[in-house]
Amino acid sequence: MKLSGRLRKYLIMGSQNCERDPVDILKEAIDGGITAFQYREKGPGSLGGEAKLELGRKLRDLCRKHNVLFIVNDDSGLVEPLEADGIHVGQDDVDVQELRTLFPKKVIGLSISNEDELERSAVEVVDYLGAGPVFATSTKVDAKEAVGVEWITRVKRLHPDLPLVGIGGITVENAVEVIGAGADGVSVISAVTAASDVREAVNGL
Ligand code: 3NM
Repeated sequence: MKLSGRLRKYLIMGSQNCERDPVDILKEAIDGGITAFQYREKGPGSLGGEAKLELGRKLRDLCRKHNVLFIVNDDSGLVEPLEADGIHVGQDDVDVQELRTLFPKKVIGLSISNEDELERSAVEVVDYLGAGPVFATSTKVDAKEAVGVEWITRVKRLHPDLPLVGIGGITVENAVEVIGAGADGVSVISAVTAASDVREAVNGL
C-alpha cells in the first residue's frame, strides 16, 4: 500500500495518555482498523529509560504482527532499538536533513503549523507532513493555536504529492472535515485513548 493509504487512521499514544494498559488499547485500536501508530512517550507522567524501551517493544511487536506502520516520536535514539519503520519530528527537534542522512530508508514525518515553518523546512527530504493543531486540543500542553482545516487545504495545494495528515483536536465527529479538506489521514490521541469503545472510535474516524 502507498504511504498515503497507510496514514489514513494514525493513532498516537504513550502511557501518559492511557488510563488503562496501553497494550490493551493498542490491541483494540488495531482491531478497529488503525493503519499507523506513533509511540509518543512524552510529557507529564511519561516513562523513561528501560521502561520506555520495554513498552515500546511490546507496542512495536503488536504493530509488526498486524502490519501497522510503527513510528517513534522525536527521539532518534529509539529508531534502531525499537526497529521502527520511521520517526516523526516537530520544528524544534532534530533537523530533518540530518535525520535523512542518519536514516536513508526510514519514513520521516514533520509537523508544520504555519507558512513560515513550511518555507523554512526541507520538505523534499520528508515522506509525509503533519499539519496542526487543526482544532483546539488539551492533550499537548504546548500546542500552538488551532489553524483550522483551511491549513490542510493550503498545505495540500502547495505539496500535492506529499502525504498529509491532520493532527490536534480531531474526533469521530470532525474527522470527515479534515479528510474533506484534503488530508490523506487523521492522527489522533484522545479520540481513541479516551474512548469508551476504542474499536468503534477508530471505525468512526
Ligand atoms: N501534536 P488529540 S497536537 C501530539 O499540533 C500533538 O503538532 C500536535 O492530541 C501538533 O488528538 C497534538 O488528543 C495532540 O487532540 C493531539
